[in-house]
Amino acid sequence: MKHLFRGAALAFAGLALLAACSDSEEDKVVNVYNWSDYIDEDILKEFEKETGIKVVYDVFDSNDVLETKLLAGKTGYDVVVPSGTFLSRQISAGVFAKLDQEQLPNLKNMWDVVSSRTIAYDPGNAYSINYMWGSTGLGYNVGKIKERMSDAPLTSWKMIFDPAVVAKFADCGVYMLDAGDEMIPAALNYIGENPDSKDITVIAKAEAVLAAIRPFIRKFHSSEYIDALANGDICLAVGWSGDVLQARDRAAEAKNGVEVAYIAPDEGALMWFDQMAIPADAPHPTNAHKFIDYIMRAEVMAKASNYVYFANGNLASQKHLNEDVITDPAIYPTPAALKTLYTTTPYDLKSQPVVTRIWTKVKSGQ
Ligand code: N2P
Repeated sequence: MKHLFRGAALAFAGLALLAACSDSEEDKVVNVYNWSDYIDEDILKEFEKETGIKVVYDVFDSNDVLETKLLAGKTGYDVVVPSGTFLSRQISAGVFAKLDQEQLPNLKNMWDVVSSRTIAYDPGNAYSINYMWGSTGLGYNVGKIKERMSDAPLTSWKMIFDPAVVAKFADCGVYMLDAGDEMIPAALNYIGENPDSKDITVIAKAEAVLAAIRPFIRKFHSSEYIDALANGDICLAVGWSGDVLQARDRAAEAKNGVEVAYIAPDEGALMWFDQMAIPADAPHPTNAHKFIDYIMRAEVMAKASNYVYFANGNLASQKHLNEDVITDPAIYPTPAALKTLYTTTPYDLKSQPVVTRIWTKVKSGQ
C-alpha cells in the first residue's frame, strides 16, 4: 500500500514535470494578427530582444476578414485583435481560449473605465484584454474642403451623408471605410434611428441613405485612406480616429502643405474597442500570454498609443503618454464628448444577413 502510494506520487510528480517541460518547450515564436497601422514596430523588436521569442506579425484591416479566418479555425495565430462586437459572437462560437490570469500580472495596470465597458462583449473580461479603443468619424483635408465649400458643416455627418454636401467634394476624392457593421449604424444614427437597431425594417432604412451618396464615393477601403489623406490625394474619408491623426502627422512630416483634421461629428459617433484574445487552437498559448502581458506594461502601452494616436485601456500607461496624446480630445474624449459616442452590439442571425446584403449592394453601386 505504502509503495503503491509512493508510486502514484512519483507518477504525479512526473506528469507535473512533463507539463512544465512541454510549456518551456513551446517554440520561441508568437504569431500575432493585428490591425494595420496599429503599433510601433520597435515594441516588437524589444519584446524579441528581451524574451528571445520571435514575433511573426501579420495585419488586417477588416473584422470580417479576421472573423472568416477565425471561424474556419487553424489560423496558426496566437494573438488576434477583433473589435468587441465581433469578439462577442466569436466567444459564443468557441473560437477563443480563456485567459490564464496568473500569467498576466500586468492586468493590474488596466483601466476600469474601459474594462467596465468591454464586459458588455466579454463578460468578466475572461477571454480578452483591451488593446486600444477609438471612434469612427471624419478625416478631411482642411484646405481642399474650404476651397470647395467655405461654410462646410465640418462637425456634422452632413459632410458625408447629405448628398448636396458630399457632391461638392467628389472631385477631390471621398473614401469610406469598408465596414458595413460601422457604416450602417452611422447612417441610421444620421437619420435619427437607433444605430444599434437589430430590427430589419429599421436597418433597411440605411440603404437609401447610403445609396443616395454612393455616386460620390471613390473607394471603400479601410486602410488606404491614411496615405491618401496625407498625400492630398483625397479630401474626405470616413475613418478611425487614430488613423486620421496618423495621416495628419505623415502630411506634417512630408511638409507637403496638406493639413488633415479629424472630427467625431456632433450627432454622435461609434466608440469601439479592439480586444486581444488567444484562439483556442493557438500553437503557442504561453508565448501569447507573455506577449499580451508585455503589451500591458505601462511604458509599452504608452509607447504604442504615442505612436498610433489611439487611446488605450491601460490606466498605468497614462503617465507615460505624450502631452499631445493625453490632452487631445480626438484621442481621449472629454466627458461631454464621450456622452455623444454610441456603442453597438453584435448583429444576430437575422440581422447580419441583411447588413451584409445592404453593404454588398451599396458597394457595388447597383
Ligand atoms: C488601426 C485601426 C483599428 C481601428 N489602423 C478599427 N478597429
